[in-house]
Amino acid sequence: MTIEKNFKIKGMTCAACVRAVERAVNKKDGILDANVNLATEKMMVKYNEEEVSQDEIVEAVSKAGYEALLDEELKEVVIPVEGMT
Ligand code: 9UX
Repeated sequence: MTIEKNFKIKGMTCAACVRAVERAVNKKDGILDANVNLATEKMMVKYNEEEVSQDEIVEAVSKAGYEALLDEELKEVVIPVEGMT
């Protein structure tokens, strides 16, 4: 199944860093798309979870010289506020 996951990337300081991270992740089998935003330090990855794991994605980023953290905790914090009157 194709899933989409967000990661927090640490250690990037310029646009070439962004391309290095994107290239490192995109070249892996099972990755459909990896998109890094320098300003927010976030990476959105679309991948086939049968072919590649999130741990392998984190490892690819670390091999490129940066640090990737799963953004799940952050996601859970962003709860839409409804029903406020
Ligand atoms: Mo830019 Mo990044 O000059 O490792 S490529 S800082």
